[in-house]
Amino acid sequence: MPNFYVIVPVLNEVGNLEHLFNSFQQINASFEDSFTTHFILVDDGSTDGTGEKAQELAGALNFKLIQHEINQGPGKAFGSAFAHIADKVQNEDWVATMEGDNTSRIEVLTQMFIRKEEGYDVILASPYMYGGAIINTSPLRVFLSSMANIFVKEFLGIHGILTVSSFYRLYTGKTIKDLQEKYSPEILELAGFECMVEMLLKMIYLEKSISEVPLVLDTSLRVGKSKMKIIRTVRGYFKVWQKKRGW
Ligand SMILES: Nc1nc2c(ncn2[C@@H]2O[C@H](COP(=O)(O)OP(=O)(O)O)[C@@H](O)[C@H]2O)c(=O)[nH]1
Ligand SMILES: [Mg+2]
Repeated sequence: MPNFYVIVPVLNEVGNLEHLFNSFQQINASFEDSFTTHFILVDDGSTDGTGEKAQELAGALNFKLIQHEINQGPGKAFGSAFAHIADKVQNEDWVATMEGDNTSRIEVLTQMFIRKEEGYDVILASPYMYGGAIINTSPLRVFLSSMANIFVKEFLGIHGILTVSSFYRLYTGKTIKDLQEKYSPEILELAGFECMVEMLLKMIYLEKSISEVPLVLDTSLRVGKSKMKIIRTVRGYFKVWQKKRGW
């Protein structure tokens, strides 16, 4: 049976873990006829006991906790998880990346897997697609987020893709292997939230077929605030721009 690797970076998400592990149980059950599912949580220097609590909640799941002593950012966290599966992942496996704050609604995975049947290499969950939305968020934040999405696409020359920085994605094992072969076992160079745009560009350069499914991003599903630092992320996008010729 092929494997399905679910990768989740977390920083101080202790309040969201119970819900998250319930979702893991549901994913595990709904795909048990098609995949052996593995959950990989990367705790990136949390100070609220996220790692310990996660280990407690894991129960009988196939679960791997990767812990960074000090905070290095989501790019480095994804990098550690990709490096961890580098000697395991096969072409026919599937890999998902998700958020740990329960905003990556697992119902959407079903639709993502329908796109898989249609032959796509990568499927993005897309709040900016028709049918998607960002709800229960202040109008100012929605506006800033939409502007950032438009600006990043224009600035980096990404056309025909609606959402470029969302964490919630599904990839074929072959896509991950090809990225690792061309770049490195970590795939990513950049440390922050800009890493998802880095990865998207690298997939475009490898001519992967990419599709999107609408995601209603409901921020009331999470406990606590966003950890994304706006200035640091804008700086990160400049780094993407500087480095993209080399990729
Ligand atoms: N590993 C790691 N995960 C992080 C870091 N910052 C945020 N995250 C996680 O990345 C996901 C997205 O972060 P979030 O704060 O929800 O950002 P937002 O969705 O853009 O508001 C969540 O699962 C966070 O716990 C970090 O520095 N390291
Ligand atoms: Mg979030």
